Amino acid sequence: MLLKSLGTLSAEERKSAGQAINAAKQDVESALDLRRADLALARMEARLAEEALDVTLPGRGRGRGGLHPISRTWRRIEEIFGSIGFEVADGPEIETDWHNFTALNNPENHPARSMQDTFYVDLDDEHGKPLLLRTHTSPMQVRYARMHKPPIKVIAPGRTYRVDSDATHSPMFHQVEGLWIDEDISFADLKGVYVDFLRRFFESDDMQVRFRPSYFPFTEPSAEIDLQFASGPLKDRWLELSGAGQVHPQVVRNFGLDPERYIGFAFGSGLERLTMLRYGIDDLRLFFDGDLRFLRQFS
Ligand code: 2NM
Repeated sequence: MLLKSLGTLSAEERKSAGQAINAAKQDVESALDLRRADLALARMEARLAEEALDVTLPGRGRGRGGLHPISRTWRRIEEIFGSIGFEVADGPEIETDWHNFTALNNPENHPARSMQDTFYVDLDDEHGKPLLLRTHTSPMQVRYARMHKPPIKVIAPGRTYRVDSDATHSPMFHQVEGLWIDEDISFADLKGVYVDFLRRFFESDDMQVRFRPSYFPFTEPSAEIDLQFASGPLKDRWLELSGAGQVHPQVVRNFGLDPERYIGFAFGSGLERLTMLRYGIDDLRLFFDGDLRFLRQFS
Protein backbone atom coordinates (compact mmCIF):
# COMPACT_ATOMS: atom_id res chain seq x y z
CA MET A 1 0.00 0.00 0.00
CA LEU A 2 2.61 2.49 1.09
CA LEU A 3 4.92 1.51 -1.76
CA LYS A 4 2.14 2.03 -4.29
CA SER A 5 1.41 5.52 -2.93
CA LEU A 6 5.07 6.55 -3.47
CA GLY A 7 4.17 7.73 -6.97
CA THR A 8 2.15 10.58 -5.54
CA LEU A 9 5.17 12.00 -3.70
CA SER A 10 7.85 14.38 -4.92
CA ALA A 11 11.23 12.91 -5.90
CA GLU A 12 12.83 14.06 -2.61
CA GLU A 13 10.07 12.69 -0.43
CA ARG A 14 9.82 9.53 -2.50
CA LYS A 15 13.45 8.61 -1.76
CA SER A 16 13.32 9.00 2.02
CA ALA A 17 9.86 7.47 2.31
CA GLY A 18 11.02 4.53 0.17
CA GLN A 19 14.01 3.94 2.44
CA ALA A 20 11.85 4.13 5.56
CA ILE A 21 9.32 1.68 4.16
CA ASN A 22 12.04 -0.81 3.07
CA ALA A 23 13.73 -0.56 6.46
CA ALA A 24 10.43 -1.29 8.23
CA LYS A 25 9.77 -4.22 5.90
CA GLN A 26 13.21 -5.69 6.60
CA ASP A 27 12.70 -5.25 10.36
CA VAL A 28 9.45 -7.24 10.20
CA GLU A 29 10.99 -9.95 8.00
CA SER A 30 14.06 -10.42 10.18
CA ALA A 31 11.88 -10.47 13.33
CA LEU A 32 9.83 -13.26 11.69
CA ASP A 33 12.99 -15.18 10.68
CA LEU A 34 14.35 -14.88 14.18
CA ARG A 35 11.10 -16.11 15.72
CA ARG A 36 10.89 -19.00 13.24
CA ALA A 37 14.45 -20.04 14.08
CA ASP A 38 13.69 -19.82 17.81
CA LEU A 39 10.65 -22.04 17.42
CA ALA A 40 12.55 -24.60 15.32
CA LEU A 41 15.34 -24.69 17.88
CA ALA A 42 12.91 -25.13 20.76
CA ARG A 43 11.18 -27.97 18.88
CA MET A 44 14.53 -29.65 18.18
CA GLU A 45 15.61 -29.30 21.81
CA ALA A 46 12.34 -30.75 23.04
CA ARG A 47 12.78 -33.75 20.73
CA LEU A 48 16.39 -34.28 21.75
CA ALA A 49 15.38 -34.24 25.40
CA GLU A 50 12.51 -36.63 24.82
CA GLU A 51 14.36 -39.08 22.60
CA ALA A 52 17.60 -38.98 24.55
CA LEU A 53 19.59 -42.17 24.16
CA ASP A 54 22.45 -43.08 26.45
CA VAL A 55 24.75 -44.82 24.01
CA THR A 56 27.12 -45.64 26.86
CA LEU A 57 24.61 -48.05 28.49
CA PRO A 58 25.50 -51.76 28.13
CA GLY A 59 23.32 -53.73 25.66
CA ARG A 60 20.54 -56.00 26.91
CA GLY A 61 22.05 -59.00 25.14
CA ARG A 62 20.09 -61.83 23.55
CA GLY A 63 18.51 -64.53 25.75
CA ARG A 64 20.55 -67.71 25.58
CA GLY A 65 17.49 -69.96 25.57
CA GLY A 66 17.28 -73.33 27.27
CA LEU A 67 15.94 -76.82 26.91
CA HIS A 68 12.30 -77.55 27.68
CA PRO A 69 12.03 -79.88 30.72
CA ILE A 70 10.48 -82.59 28.50
CA SER A 71 13.47 -82.33 26.15
CA ARG A 72 15.78 -82.70 29.15
CA THR A 73 13.99 -85.88 30.21
CA TRP A 74 14.04 -87.16 26.61
CA ARG A 75 17.82 -86.66 26.31
CA ARG A 76 18.47 -88.12 29.73
CA ILE A 77 16.54 -91.28 28.85
CA GLU A 78 18.44 -91.69 25.57
CA GLU A 79 21.69 -91.28 27.49
CA ILE A 80 20.82 -93.81 30.21
CA PHE A 81 19.51 -96.49 27.85
CA GLY A 82 22.26 -95.74 25.34
CA SER A 83 24.83 -96.54 28.02
CA ILE A 84 23.43 -100.08 28.35
CA GLY A 85 23.27 -100.74 24.63
CA PHE A 86 19.83 -99.56 23.51
CA GLU A 87 19.48 -97.94 20.08
CA VAL A 88 17.03 -95.04 19.57
CA ALA A 89 14.26 -95.58 17.00
CA ASP A 90 12.51 -92.78 15.14
CA GLY A 91 9.37 -92.98 13.00
CA PRO A 92 6.30 -91.20 11.62
CA GLU A 93 3.72 -89.50 13.86
CA ILE A 94 1.07 -90.17 11.20
CA GLU A 95 0.66 -93.94 11.17
CA THR A 96 -1.24 -96.73 9.49
CA ASP A 97 -3.95 -98.59 11.35
CA TRP A 98 -1.86 -101.75 11.00
CA HIS A 99 1.29 -100.38 12.67
CA ASN A 100 -0.61 -98.54 15.42
CA PHE A 101 -3.22 -101.21 16.27
CA THR A 102 -3.28 -104.50 14.37
CA ALA A 103 0.43 -105.38 14.68
CA LEU A 104 0.13 -104.73 18.42
CA ASN A 105 -2.60 -107.30 18.82
CA ASN A 106 -5.49 -104.85 19.17
CA PRO A 107 -8.53 -106.74 17.82
CA GLU A 108 -10.41 -104.99 14.98
CA ASN A 109 -13.32 -104.03 17.24
CA HIS A 110 -11.35 -103.21 20.38
CA PRO A 111 -12.68 -100.02 22.05
CA ALA A 112 -9.19 -98.45 21.89
CA ARG A 113 -9.79 -98.10 18.17
CA SER A 114 -12.97 -96.05 18.45
CA MET A 115 -12.96 -92.67 16.73
CA GLN A 116 -12.79 -91.05 20.18
CA ASP A 117 -9.35 -92.30 20.91
CA THR A 118 -7.22 -90.68 18.27
CA PHE A 119 -7.20 -88.14 15.47
CA TYR A 120 -7.75 -89.45 11.97
CA VAL A 121 -6.22 -87.92 8.86
CA ASP A 122 -8.23 -87.37 5.70
CA LEU A 123 -6.08 -89.83 3.74
CA ASP A 124 -6.21 -93.60 3.42
CA ASP A 125 -3.37 -96.11 3.54
CA GLU A 126 -2.88 -98.73 0.80
CA HIS A 127 -5.56 -100.93 2.40
CA GLY A 128 -8.17 -98.17 2.32
CA LYS A 129 -7.95 -97.49 6.06
CA PRO A 130 -7.62 -93.90 7.26
CA LEU A 131 -4.19 -92.81 8.48
CA LEU A 132 -4.11 -91.66 12.10
CA LEU A 133 -1.95 -89.86 14.64
CA ARG A 134 -0.14 -92.58 16.58
CA THR A 135 -1.59 -93.21 20.05
CA HIS A 136 1.66 -94.65 21.42
CA THR A 137 5.27 -94.99 20.26
CA SER A 138 4.98 -98.77 19.78
CA PRO A 139 4.48 -98.50 15.99
CA MET A 140 8.08 -97.23 15.79
CA GLN A 141 9.17 -100.41 17.53
CA VAL A 142 7.15 -102.52 15.12
CA ARG A 143 8.89 -100.75 12.21
CA TYR A 144 12.30 -101.08 13.85
CA ALA A 145 11.82 -104.77 14.70
CA ARG A 146 10.75 -105.56 11.11
CA MET A 147 13.91 -103.88 9.76
CA HIS A 148 16.50 -105.37 12.16
CA LYS A 149 17.66 -108.83 13.16
CA PRO A 150 17.70 -109.91 16.84
CA PRO A 151 19.07 -109.14 19.28
CA ILE A 152 16.72 -106.15 19.13
CA LYS A 153 17.43 -103.65 21.85
CA VAL A 154 15.76 -100.33 21.24
CA ILE A 155 13.93 -97.42 22.83
CA ALA A 156 11.35 -95.33 20.99
CA PRO A 157 10.76 -91.86 22.47
CA GLY A 158 8.39 -89.37 20.85
CA ARG A 159 5.14 -87.47 20.56
CA THR A 160 1.84 -89.34 20.79
CA TYR A 161 -1.80 -88.27 20.43
CA ARG A 162 -5.13 -89.06 22.06
CA VAL A 163 -8.51 -87.37 22.27
CA ASP A 164 -8.10 -86.38 25.90
CA SER A 165 -7.72 -82.99 27.55
CA ASP A 166 -7.82 -82.03 31.25
CA ALA A 167 -5.45 -81.27 34.14
CA THR A 168 -3.72 -84.62 33.76
CA HIS A 169 -4.23 -85.36 30.03
CA SER A 170 -3.09 -83.46 26.99
CA PRO A 171 -4.11 -84.35 23.39
CA MET A 172 -0.39 -84.44 22.58
CA PHE A 173 1.99 -86.02 25.05
CA HIS A 174 5.30 -87.87 25.04
CA GLN A 175 6.12 -91.50 25.60
CA VAL A 176 9.17 -93.63 25.68
CA GLU A 177 8.90 -97.33 25.03
CA GLY A 178 11.62 -99.91 25.26
CA LEU A 179 11.99 -103.31 23.62
CA TRP A 180 14.52 -106.10 24.07
CA ILE A 181 14.07 -109.26 22.00
CA ASP A 182 16.48 -112.18 21.83
CA GLU A 183 16.44 -115.95 22.37
CA ASP A 184 16.63 -115.82 26.17
CA ILE A 185 15.30 -112.54 27.55
CA SER A 186 13.21 -112.95 30.68
CA PHE A 187 11.08 -110.90 33.05
CA ALA A 188 14.15 -110.74 35.32
CA ASP A 189 15.95 -108.79 32.57
CA LEU A 190 13.01 -106.37 32.42
CA LYS A 191 13.20 -105.83 36.17
CA GLY A 192 16.96 -105.35 36.11
CA VAL A 193 16.92 -102.89 33.21
CA TYR A 194 13.96 -100.88 34.44
CA VAL A 195 14.98 -100.61 38.10
CA ASP A 196 18.48 -99.55 37.00
CA PHE A 197 16.90 -96.93 34.75
CA LEU A 198 14.75 -95.55 37.60
CA ARG A 199 17.71 -95.32 39.98
CA ARG A 200 19.73 -93.41 37.44
CA PHE A 201 16.88 -91.23 36.22
CA PHE A 202 15.87 -90.13 39.74
CA GLU A 203 19.50 -90.20 40.96
CA SER A 204 18.52 -92.25 44.00
CA ASP A 205 18.83 -95.80 45.31
CA ASP A 206 16.40 -94.90 48.04
CA MET A 207 13.31 -96.35 46.39
CA GLN A 208 11.15 -99.45 46.11
CA VAL A 209 9.82 -100.70 42.79
CA ARG A 210 6.73 -102.91 42.51
CA PHE A 211 5.51 -104.92 39.50
CA ARG A 212 1.73 -105.25 39.75
CA PRO A 213 -0.19 -107.63 37.42
CA SER A 214 -2.07 -105.84 34.68
CA TYR A 215 -3.34 -106.23 31.12
CA PHE A 216 -2.15 -104.91 27.75
CA PRO A 217 -3.08 -106.51 24.43
CA PHE A 218 0.58 -106.52 23.27
CA THR A 219 2.15 -108.20 26.30
CA GLU A 220 1.48 -111.39 28.27
CA PRO A 221 2.05 -111.43 31.16
CA SER A 222 1.71 -107.67 31.73
CA ALA A 223 2.52 -105.47 34.69
CA GLU A 224 2.18 -101.92 35.94
CA ILE A 225 5.37 -100.59 37.48
CA ASP A 226 4.95 -98.54 40.67
CA LEU A 227 7.60 -96.59 42.49
CA GLN A 228 7.89 -95.49 46.10
CA PHE A 229 10.60 -93.14 47.39
CA ALA A 230 11.91 -93.81 50.89
CA SER A 231 12.63 -90.11 51.49
CA GLY A 232 11.83 -86.69 50.07
CA PRO A 233 8.50 -84.95 49.47
CA LEU A 234 6.89 -88.05 47.84
CA LYS A 235 8.01 -90.40 50.64
CA ASP A 236 5.94 -93.55 51.24
CA ARG A 237 3.44 -93.01 48.41
CA TRP A 238 3.13 -95.63 45.67
CA LEU A 239 3.29 -93.83 42.34
CA GLU A 240 2.13 -95.46 39.11
CA LEU A 241 4.87 -94.99 36.59
CA SER A 242 4.91 -97.35 33.63
CA GLY A 243 3.45 -100.39 31.96
CA ALA A 244 5.46 -103.38 30.83
CA GLY A 245 5.39 -107.05 30.04
CA GLN A 246 6.61 -109.96 27.98
CA VAL A 247 5.92 -109.27 24.31
CA HIS A 248 2.88 -111.31 23.15
CA PRO A 249 3.78 -114.17 20.75
CA GLN A 250 1.41 -112.71 18.12
CA VAL A 251 3.28 -109.39 18.31
CA VAL A 252 6.62 -111.22 17.95
CA ARG A 253 5.14 -112.89 14.84
CA ASN A 254 4.09 -109.45 13.54
CA PHE A 255 7.70 -108.33 14.00
CA GLY A 256 8.46 -110.98 11.37
CA LEU A 257 10.05 -113.32 13.97
CA ASP A 258 9.32 -116.86 15.12
CA PRO A 259 7.81 -116.69 18.65
CA GLU A 260 9.02 -120.24 19.30
CA ARG A 261 12.55 -118.92 19.04
CA TYR A 262 12.38 -115.27 20.11
CA ILE A 263 11.10 -113.77 23.34
CA GLY A 264 11.54 -110.49 25.18
CA PHE A 265 10.03 -107.61 27.06
CA ALA A 266 8.67 -104.17 26.38
CA PHE A 267 7.78 -101.22 28.58
CA GLY A 268 6.20 -97.82 28.14
CA SER A 269 6.31 -94.64 30.22
CA GLY A 270 5.05 -91.08 29.85
CA LEU A 271 7.76 -88.43 29.67
CA GLU A 272 5.44 -85.84 31.28
CA ARG A 273 4.85 -88.17 34.25
CA LEU A 274 8.58 -88.90 34.68
CA THR A 275 9.39 -85.18 34.42
CA MET A 276 6.68 -84.14 36.92
CA LEU A 277 7.97 -86.64 39.48
CA ARG A 278 11.58 -85.69 38.97
CA TYR A 279 11.07 -81.93 39.31
CA GLY A 280 7.99 -81.87 41.60
CA ILE A 281 5.70 -80.29 38.99
CA ASP A 282 2.00 -80.64 39.86
CA ASP A 283 0.17 -79.49 36.70
CA LEU A 284 0.70 -81.09 33.30
CA ARG A 285 -0.51 -77.98 31.48
CA LEU A 286 2.61 -76.04 32.56
CA PHE A 287 4.55 -78.02 29.93
CA PHE A 288 2.43 -76.65 27.09
CA ASP A 289 1.71 -73.03 28.16
CA GLY A 290 5.08 -71.63 27.06
CA ASP A 291 5.25 -69.42 30.20
CA LEU A 292 8.85 -68.24 30.54
CA ARG A 293 8.55 -67.89 34.33
CA PHE A 294 8.09 -71.67 34.43
CA LEU A 295 10.50 -72.61 31.65
CA ARG A 296 13.40 -70.42 32.90
CA GLN A 297 13.65 -72.56 36.02
CA PHE A 298 15.10 -75.38 33.92
CA SER A 299 17.77 -73.53 31.92
C1 2NM B 1 3.43 -100.21 27.39
C2 2NM B 1 3.17 -101.27 28.29
C3 2NM B 1 3.56 -102.55 27.93
C4 2NM B 1 5.02 -101.97 24.57
C5 2NM B 1 4.89 -103.09 23.76
C6 2NM B 1 5.62 -102.84 22.66
C7 2NM B 1 5.84 -103.72 21.49
F1 2NM B 1 6.14 -102.99 20.42
F2 2NM B 1 6.84 -104.52 21.73
F3 2NM B 1 4.78 -104.43 21.29
N1 2NM B 1 6.16 -101.64 22.78
N2 2NM B 1 5.79 -101.11 23.97
C8 2NM B 1 4.41 -101.73 25.87
C9 2NM B 1 4.18 -102.78 26.72
C10 2NM B 1 4.05 -100.45 26.20
O1 2NM B 1 3.10 -98.91 27.64
C11 2NM B 1 2.34 -98.58 28.75
